[in-house]
Amino acid sequence: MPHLLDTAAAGFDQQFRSLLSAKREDAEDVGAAVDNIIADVRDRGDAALIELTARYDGLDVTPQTLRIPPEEIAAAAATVSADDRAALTLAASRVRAYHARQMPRDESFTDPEGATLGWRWTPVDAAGLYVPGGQASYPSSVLMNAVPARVAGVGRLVVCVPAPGGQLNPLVLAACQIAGVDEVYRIGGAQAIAALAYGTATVPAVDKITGPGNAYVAAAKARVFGRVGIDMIAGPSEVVIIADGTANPEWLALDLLAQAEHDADAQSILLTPDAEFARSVAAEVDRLLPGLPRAAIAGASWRDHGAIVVTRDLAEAAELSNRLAPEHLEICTDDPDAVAARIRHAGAIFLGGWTPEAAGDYVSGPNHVLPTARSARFSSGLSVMDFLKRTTISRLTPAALAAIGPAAVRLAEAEGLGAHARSVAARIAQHAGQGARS
Ligand code: HSO
Ligand code: ZN
Repeated sequence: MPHLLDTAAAGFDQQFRSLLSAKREDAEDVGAAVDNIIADVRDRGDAALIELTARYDGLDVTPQTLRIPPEEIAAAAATVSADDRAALTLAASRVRAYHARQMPRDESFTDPEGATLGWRWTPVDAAGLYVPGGQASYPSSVLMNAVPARVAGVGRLVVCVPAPGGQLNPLVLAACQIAGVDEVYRIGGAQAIAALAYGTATVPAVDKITGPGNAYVAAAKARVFGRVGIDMIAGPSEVVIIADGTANPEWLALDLLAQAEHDADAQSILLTPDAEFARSVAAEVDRLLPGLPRAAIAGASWRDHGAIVVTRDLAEAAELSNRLAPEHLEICTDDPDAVAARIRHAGAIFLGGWTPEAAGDYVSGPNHVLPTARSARFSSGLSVMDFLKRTTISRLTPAALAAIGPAAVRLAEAEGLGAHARSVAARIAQHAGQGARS
């Protein structure tokens, strides 16, 4: 993949299509293994969890130590520096304030026929949040999942996190504490998802599972969907940046690399009408990359999936961005609102040079769990809505049923459903009889 593309060059469309379709997901075939793990946990509960945790995490647990006791969480959280804790607390309070504004309102209205109609929102009783171990164990993601659940009013909030060799990230436990998580279990992988979905003697089942994970976790979430709700199956992270010559090439190079350092399968793309600017950003990426702590990962991502595209104008850049439907879109132009007005598909938009995506990853307030792999065409990032359900409510008066019921009788008869027809007709007849008597 050449880093510099030009929409005016021959063969561009072919090159762009390969950017769109590059299969960045792990092709690992984990289906059969995951089926076995889920069946095992469903059938044998804690005993299976204990065996699988020994096998995959090298950790000996008992039914008594599967759950991390509150004292252990408090002790680990106490080892976190005051500055780290303050940063987590600021992030949590900003994410909480943003998500509080998302809370939808209940509705009720009476229509001209006399039907009182509406809906109301209620939270799920229990939600389970999966937190990966290892390199992708982000305390910020704990907040991004747990805080909206708490804001939505979820009754019981559970975290599962693998503890390979007994190791747990104190910042993850501090984030659990700050977000108000009720229970934390040292279980990972597909077995954690199975436990959350089916429940065991020690891990009571939940209603909704959210959170990122490896290929096993993703496959397990897909398989338990239906028994419980899930958020989404997240793929590798992506950023598209639309910029003109007014932007700072060093800053944008860092923004491209910030996405690339997540994962060798991550994708960073710059779209700009300014060829000179495109060359400066490419040079800045090459200059800055070697100095990064995760240069190997970022380098692989940039080499295999990164691109800088010179477009005819900003309108064409916006159009290409819509085709990519990126998870994150930064717009660093003289008039970012004008470009944003052209955007139809993006998980999150960051406007102007002072709004790096990395600020949004932690502290701006909107959620950083966002639709990847072009799913922003039809879906949205995590929100309080993921932890709420809507119940519809109706109440008819005798007059309302008399007015609209005959159509129901008619449709029921057309569908051959006699009891349906009579259930409505009996009431209409009674009402008509009372009307006649009075
Ligand atoms: N950019 C990631 C979220 C994240 N970044 C967590 C840093 N920590 C996906 O939106
Ligand atoms: Zn990030």
